[in-house]
Amino acid sequence: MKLYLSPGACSLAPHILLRELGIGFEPVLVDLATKRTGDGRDFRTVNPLGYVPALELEDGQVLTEVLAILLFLAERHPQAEMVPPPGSVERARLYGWLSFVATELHKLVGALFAPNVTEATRVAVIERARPRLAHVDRALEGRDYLIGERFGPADAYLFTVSRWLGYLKIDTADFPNLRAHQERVRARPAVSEALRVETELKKAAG
Ligand SMILES: N[C@@H](CCC(=O)N[C@@H](CS)C(=O)NCC(=O)O)C(=O)O
Repeated sequence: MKLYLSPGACSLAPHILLRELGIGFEPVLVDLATKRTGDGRDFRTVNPLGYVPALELEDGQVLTEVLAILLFLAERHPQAEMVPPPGSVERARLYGWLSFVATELHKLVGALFAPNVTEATRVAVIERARPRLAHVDRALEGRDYLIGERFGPADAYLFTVSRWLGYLKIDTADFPNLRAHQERVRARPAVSEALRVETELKKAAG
């Protein structure tokens, strides 16, 4: 299995999950600017849209979209109990959080990484993001993780996207539960390892 990733990008979420689940895989660095892989290929031959993450399975099939890859990995490893039973309210809540992080946070906040973002757009995006971040903060009140008391795919995704807030200089002082979630997830050995490997890959690429 190969995970095509870019350090710190949304591909960190499946990267974390692969390590949490103990699945062997090969990380493949993608330069998002040139669309070249670390081993010299045109990444668009893997994902024609040129974005990470992409998960290449042993038989050569390629999966894309963070949400789909996270669910695929978690469902394939039921022993980790990261996915509540089908048809349960908890399962619907998992889908809800994955969808919320994807559509209300990832795509909203992630847009601020574009090089041509004006100050007016930045202010408007942050204004829209704050009530959404407050919603997550309230949901995390008195709990360690988003679903039940167990770390799961939605936590990997939320961690990945909320990490961007610091880089984007978005003040999170009003969201103490979100900050605590960030620290809790960062302290997990699989997460530290994923971050270490991504830093190494970035350094090695120069
Ligand atoms: N809908 C996609 C979005 C993935 C995405 O936004 N990837 C970003 C990094 S976080 C990317 O590779 N951007 C480069 C590009 O779009 O050219 C998903 O959920 O996987």
